[in-house]
Amino acid sequence: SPHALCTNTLASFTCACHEGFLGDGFICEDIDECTSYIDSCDVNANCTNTVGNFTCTCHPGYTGDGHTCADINECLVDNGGCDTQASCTNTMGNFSCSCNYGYTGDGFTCVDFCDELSYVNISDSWRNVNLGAGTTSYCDSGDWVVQWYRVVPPAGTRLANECPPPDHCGSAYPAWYSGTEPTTPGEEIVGSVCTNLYECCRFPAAVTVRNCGLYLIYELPNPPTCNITYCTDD
Ligand SMILES: [Ca+2]
Ligand SMILES: [Ca+2]
Repeated sequence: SPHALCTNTLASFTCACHEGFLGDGFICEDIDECTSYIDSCDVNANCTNTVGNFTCTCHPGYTGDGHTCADINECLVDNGGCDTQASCTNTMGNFSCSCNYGYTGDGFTCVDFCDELSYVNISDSWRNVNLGAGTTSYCDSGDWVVQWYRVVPPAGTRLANECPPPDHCGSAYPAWYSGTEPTTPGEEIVGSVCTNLYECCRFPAAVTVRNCGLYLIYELPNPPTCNITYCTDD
């Protein structure tokens, strides 16, 4: 056999198969180390039989020479390809991405719970109830556009949810949110806005409030008269 080593002996010769072959020296057949379970590949490697030998290749997600394979920590590079608003978790042979609280998606793309809506920011510092009595000359009634609004600094982070004193928040008659705020991301609640005009809840009007994950948005109606302004809080 070409896969044998022959040695001359006195008046004769003997043949022995090369390592990796099995036979009597005249006929030598390759040993399939992979199916014979005598390979030395890592448990996380593929074995490929070759004539006279075999090769080991680490599974995807592992690195090494095939005889020793180590998990790749995908999270160490570029957050594993996860969204910037997601956390990456390394696992043996793989990894996973999950969106942070307040965001939804497959982990590779994460958006907040108001991504499909458009809203307008309310940022006027004079609306903040904690700034005390200031000018009372503002009025939201009139050309107010009914749409989604988000309260952002320096106005605060939300509509005032307690009855504000009169002559606060830029007007004589501050309007505030009277109702339960939605606490679950994506949840919508219909509450009401009230105006403090001699009593805390004059002109109650329905308002839809949506929890966007890390903030709220309000679909604010047009106040009925001047001088009413929407009052904000931290
Ligand atoms: Ca072989
Ligand atoms: Ca991994």
